[in-house]
Amino acid sequence: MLNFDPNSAPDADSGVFGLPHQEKDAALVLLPVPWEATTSYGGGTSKGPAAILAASGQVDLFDGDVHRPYEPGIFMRPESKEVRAWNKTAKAAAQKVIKLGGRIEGDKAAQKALKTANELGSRLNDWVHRETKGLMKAGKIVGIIGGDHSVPYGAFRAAAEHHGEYGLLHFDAHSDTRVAYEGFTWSHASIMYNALENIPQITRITQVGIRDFCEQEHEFTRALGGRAKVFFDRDINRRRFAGEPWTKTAREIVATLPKQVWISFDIDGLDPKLCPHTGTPVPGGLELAEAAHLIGLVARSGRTIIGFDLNEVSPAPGGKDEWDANVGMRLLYKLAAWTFVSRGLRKARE
Ligand SMILES: [Mn+2]
Repeated sequence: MLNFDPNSAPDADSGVFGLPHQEKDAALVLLPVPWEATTSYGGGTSKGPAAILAASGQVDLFDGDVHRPYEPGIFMRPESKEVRAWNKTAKAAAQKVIKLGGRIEGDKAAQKALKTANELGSRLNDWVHRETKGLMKAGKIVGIIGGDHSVPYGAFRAAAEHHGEYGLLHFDAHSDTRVAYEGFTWSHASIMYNALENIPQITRITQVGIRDFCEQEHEFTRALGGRAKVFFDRDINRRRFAGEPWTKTAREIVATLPKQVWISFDIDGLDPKLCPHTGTPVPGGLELAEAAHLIGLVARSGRTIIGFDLNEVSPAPGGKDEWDANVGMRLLYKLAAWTFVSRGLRKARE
C-alpha cells in the first residue's frame, strides 16, 4: 500500500489492475470461476479470469467518468483448484452428450455422462453460492468472473437471500432462456431460464442486445409479461437508424429496472470485433462505450448495483493476442467503478 503510485506501471507482485489491495482492504472482491462444462461451440472461457487478470495491469487507473475508482479497493481471489478439477471432469462428460446433440435415448454411457455433468454443475452452483454469500456477509461487494454464462447462478441466489428483491440487467447476444439446453440443467444457454424459474426475488429482467434466440425462448420471455423487458438488438438498431441518441434509449432501458440491480454481462452482448474468441459470437451488438454509458446511467439514476458477473471472455488460443482480455478487463473496470458510485463509495464526474 505504501509504495502504490496510480500513475506508474504496476509492481510485478501487485493484484488485479496492478492494485496493491488484499481482500481485507477491498470493498469489491472478484471471484474467478474457471468453468465451461457445457460450452457447445468454441471453448476457452475457463481461461477468461486468468487472461483478464494478466491483461488488467495495462489499464490506466484514471477514469474520465468516476473519480479514482480504485480507491475503495478491488481484489481478485486466486482460482480454486477444486473448481478447475470439477470443470475438467464435467467438460469431458458433457462432450459425450454434445457430440450426440443431446439425443441420448438408449445410450447408457451418454446418460451417465449427462448425469455427471449435471451433478457437477449443481456442485459448482453450491460452491459459487457459498463463496458469494460468505463475502456478502463479510460486507463485500461481489463480482463473478466466468467462465461460461452458467456460473453466476449461485451468486444470483446469494444476492436474493442477502439483498431481497432485485432486477437483472442482462447484456447478451443470446436470450439464455433455453430449458436444459442439450439436456444440461445448468447449461450456459439456460442461465436466465433457471434464474427466473427458481429465484422469485428476481422481480424483473431487462435484456439488452439480444439477437440470437429460438422461438421457444421468445415465447418464454413474452409469457413473463411485465417481469421481462427485452431490448432486442434489432429494436436498438431501428432506433439508432432513425437517429435516436443512445442516451435516450439507454435511459428508457434503465427506467425498466427496480431499485436494486444485478448486472449479468455476457461479453458477446458487445460487437464481436471486441470479443472475437468468445464461445458463440454473433454480428451486431453494442460498443464498449455504449454499454459503459448504460451502466453509468444505472448508477447515476440512484439505483444500487448489488453485484455483477462478467462471462464468456475467451482468450485467443495459444496466447496469440490479448485483445479479448484487454476489452474484458476494461469492461470489468467500468463495472467496478460504476458499482462503487451506485454504493456511494465514489463520485461520478459531470
Ligand atoms: Mn449468455
